[in-house]
Formats: sequence, structure tokens, C-alpha cells
Amino acid sequence: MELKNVILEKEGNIAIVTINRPKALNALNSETLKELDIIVDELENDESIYAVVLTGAGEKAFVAGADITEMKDLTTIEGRKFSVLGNKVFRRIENLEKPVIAAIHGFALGGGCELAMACDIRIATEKAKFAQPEVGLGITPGFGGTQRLARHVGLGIAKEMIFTGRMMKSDEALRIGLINKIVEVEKLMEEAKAMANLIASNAPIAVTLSKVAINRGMQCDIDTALMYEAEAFGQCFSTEDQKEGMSAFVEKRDKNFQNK
Ligand code: DAK
Repeated sequence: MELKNVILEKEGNIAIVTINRPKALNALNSETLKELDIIVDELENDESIYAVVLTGAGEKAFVAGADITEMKDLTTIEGRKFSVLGNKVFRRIENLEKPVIAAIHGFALGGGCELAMACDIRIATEKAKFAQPEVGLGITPGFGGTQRLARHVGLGIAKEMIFTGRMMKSDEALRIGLINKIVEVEKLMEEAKAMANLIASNAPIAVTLSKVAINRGMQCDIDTALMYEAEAFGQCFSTEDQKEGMSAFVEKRDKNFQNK
């Protein structure tokens, strides 16, 4: 199937996914969500890809939210379908067994902020802007904002952002822990790709197991969470990369991971 709204590029062991509807500020309509779903399939199945950068095309927006033009006239059943699709795609990104870095420039609003939060790491430019403005449109956040935002920034700030819908600049987003770092506009993709490549230079299975353990552990009590960690740690010892990583250290040579 030919994709119209999302571009997938591969550079060595990393993939760059670009949401490409700049005229609509990369707003997420159902077509774009379906294309993202297809791309997640591709990323899941490509064993040569170890890390992903997700960004938005154009100068103005990462993603300015779910597509209001499409949502405006939805019936209850269509609204439900849209919600199921969006939540499925976002959850698949969150659970993708490879780290996903959101590279954010311009608006990350509503579904855009939620998409960034479904990624593992957020790098933004000085000109990025974040908000959950849904209540101003007469709806609640619908792609995980009522749940993920509080997990990222704490209850009080999440409630303030969602109840007021106010726009937040990068410096504040960094201060509250919504983003990991701020970079210059011209350096956004360079820095995001450098981070993705740094991740990709490590043992891919260990990175994947770490992501799974962190994500699972955040959803349960500490004792269960530490069992997930022990399980992940144990699994590493059935990999060739664990032997390679430790042998390379002992032999004082460069390591050569094989994703095995
Ligand atoms: N949807 C559709 N089109 C959008 C859009 C959006 N979210 N945001 C911008 N656009 C379009 C504009 O309509 C305009 O199109 P044309 O008029 O040129 O055809 C074009 O992008 C450029 O936008 P502006 O002319 O407005 O540009 P400005 O620089 O003046 O303003 C802005 C930029 C980002 C401040 C403004 O566009 C804006 O306020 N946009 C809406 C932002 C917003 O409210 N985003 C949150 C959307 S609500 C759920 C699932 C998901 C959600 C909720 C429920 N379930 C299924 C339960 C999520 C909801 C949202 O994300």
C-alpha cells in the first residue's frame, strides 16, 4: 500500500518516521493513524532496525492534534472507532520493542502531545509548544493524555495542563519533565539521530528487554516490577551479545554486537 501521510526512511540501524501533512500541521486523521499502524508493523518486523526517530514535517508543527475537521461530525460509533484506532496505534508505539525518540519542533498539541508521550524519549527545539487543549473543544483528551501526562509530570501539573489547556514552551516542558532536552532548531534531527545511533550501538536485545521491564514495572508494585527486572536480566545470559559485550570488556577490545 502506498503511504500518503507518513514517510519511513531507514539509515543503517535506525528508522526515521515523519508525519507528513504539513498543510494541516500534521494533524492526525484516521488515514494517517492507519498508515502509522502499517509502519509499526514494518518496524516490528525489520530486525535490522534498533531505534526509531518520530517527527513531523514542516516548520510549524510536530503534530497539532487529532484532526478536528474529521472529528467534528463523527457519530458515536465513528468516534469510538477513531478512539480504538488511535489508542491501538499509540499503544503499539509505546510497546514497540525498540526505543522511539520523538523529535519535536513547533506545536505538539492534544493528540500531538499524547503521541510524543507514547514515545520513550522527547527531544524538542526552543520553538516547540505543548498543550492538551481538548476541553476547549468540548472533549477530553482521547489518546492517553488523561493517563500518560500524570505519569510523566505528576498529578497536579497534569491536571493544570488539561483543565486550563494552556500552551507551554520548551523551557517549562523541560523543567516539569515532559521532555528530555532542548536543542537548537537546526540541530533537531542531527541530535535525535545521534541519540538513536548511540542506542543502536548497544546490545539490541538488552535495550529491548530494558524497555519492556521499565514499561511493565511502571504498572505494578515494586516487588513484581523487580521480578520483571530479574527476568530480563536472566534472559540476557542466553544471548550471544552478553558474551560478546563482557568478553570485549575483559579483552579490552571493541565490541561487535549481532542482535543475537
Ligand atoms: N486538525 C485539523 N486541522 C488543523 C489542526 C487540527 N488539529 N490544527 C491545524 N489545522 C489546520 C488549520 O485548520 C489550517 O488549515 P487551513 O485553514 O489552512 O486549511 C492549517 O492547519 C494551519 O493552521 P492555522 O492557520 O490555524 O495556523 P496558525 O499558525 O494560525 O495556528 C495553531 C496554529 C496550532 C495554534 C492552530 O492551528 C490550532 O489551534 N490548531 C488546533 C490545535 C488543537 O486544538 N489541537 C488539539 C486537537 S484535539 C479522542 C482521540 C483524540 C483526541 C480526542 C479524543 N478520542 C477518539 C476519544 C485528541 C484530540 C485533539 O488532539
